[in-house]
Amino acid sequence: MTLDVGFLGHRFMGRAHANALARLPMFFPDAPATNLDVVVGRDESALATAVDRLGFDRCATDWREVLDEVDVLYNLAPNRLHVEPSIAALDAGTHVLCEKPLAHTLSAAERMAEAARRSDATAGTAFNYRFVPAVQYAKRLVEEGFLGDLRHVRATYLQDWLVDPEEPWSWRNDAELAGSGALGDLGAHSLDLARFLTGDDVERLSGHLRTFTEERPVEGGGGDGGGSDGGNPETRPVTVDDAYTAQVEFASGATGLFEASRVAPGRANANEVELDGTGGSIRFDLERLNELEVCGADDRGFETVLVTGEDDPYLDRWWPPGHVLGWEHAHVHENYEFLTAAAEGESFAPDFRDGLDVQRLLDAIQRSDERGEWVSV
Ligand code: SOE
Repeated sequence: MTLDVGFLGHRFMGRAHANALARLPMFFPDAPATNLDVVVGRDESALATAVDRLGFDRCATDWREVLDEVDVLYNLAPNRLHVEPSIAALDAGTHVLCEKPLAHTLSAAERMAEAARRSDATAGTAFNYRFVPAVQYAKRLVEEGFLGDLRHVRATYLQDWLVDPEEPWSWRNDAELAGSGALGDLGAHSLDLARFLTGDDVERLSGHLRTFTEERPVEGGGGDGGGSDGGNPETRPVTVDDAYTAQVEFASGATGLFEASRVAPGRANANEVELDGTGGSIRFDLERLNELEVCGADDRGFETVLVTGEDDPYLDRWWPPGHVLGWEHAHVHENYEFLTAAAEGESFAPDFRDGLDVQRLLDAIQRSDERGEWVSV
C-alpha cells in the first residue's frame, strides 16, 4: 500500500520532512511506501518551487480541498494553523503528523487532542529530538535505573537568530499566530525531552518571559528598508518572548531549571539536557549529538560515550560504526516510526496527548509570568 502524503507548509520543516521521506526507501526499506501527492501553501511561486525541489505531484492553495485526497497530512504551518486543518483531517480519517508546539493556545491544543481521541487515524506531534540515537540511549539508561532517584533536570535551548534587532519580523514574532516565542518554539522541545526521558510530571512552576526587541522591520517594507521615500522602515510589534526561564518541581520531588532564547550569541542551535540522580548523571548536547556524557555517582567525572555503533538505536540502518549522524537523521527516524504506526493503524508516540501535556506547561509558564507567582500545572 502506498500512502498519499500532503504537506501544509513547505519551508524549513517542509524540506526536513521531504528529505526524510526521500531517505526512507533507501535506508528503511521496510517503511510504508509514500507518494508526495500535494503541497499546500499561499505563495504560488514558492509552491511551484516546492513542487519542483521537494518532488510533489502538485500544489494547492486551500487545505480543505485536499484532505479527502491524502492518507497523511503533515501539518508544518504556523502554530495557529495547526488547529483546524489537523482536526478536519483527523475527523476525515486522515493521519496527521503535526509540528510542535501542538497549537498556539491551550484550548486549541485540547480541541486537537480530543479530535485525535475520537479518530481512528494516527496522530503525532513532531518532537523530533526524541529520535536522536543518543537521546534514545539516554532513555534506555534511565529505564535501566542508572540515575537512581531523580534529583535535578536542567534543560536549555539557545539560538541566536534574533540577536540583530534588524532581523525582519515573521509569524514567529506574533502571539496570534505562534502563541509564544522562544518558549513554544524551543522550550516545547526541552519540556518534551524532560517528560520523555524522566517519565516524571511537572506539578508546579515559576515562569518568566522577556521580550528584548519590541518591534522589528517588515521585510520589503518602505523607507530605508528598500522603499522609495527614504523614511523609517515599516515595523511590526513583537508580541512574543525572545527568551524564557522556568523553575519547576516534579511529582517525584526532583527540581528542574529550563531556559530558551533566540538572542544568545554563539548559540545557533544549542539544545542541552542534563539529568542528575542519586546514581549518576547523564548529559546530552545537540551540538555533539553522536555523544552522551555519563557519570556514575562514584565516578570522578563524566565519560563521553560515543553513540555511533551498530547496536545503538537506528545506527545499523545507516553507515558502518563510527560514521556519525546529523540533525536530519532524527527526522528520518521520526517519519519511519510515524508512517509505520499509521500504516498499521497503531498509535504513535509522541501523540497529541504528549503535545497537549507540553502545551499545559507552556500555558502554565505564561500564566506564572503574568501573575508573578508560582502556579500549579
Ligand atoms: C526555529 O527556531 C527552529 O526551526 C524550531 O522551530 C525547531 O523546532 C528547532 O528544531 C530548530 O529551530
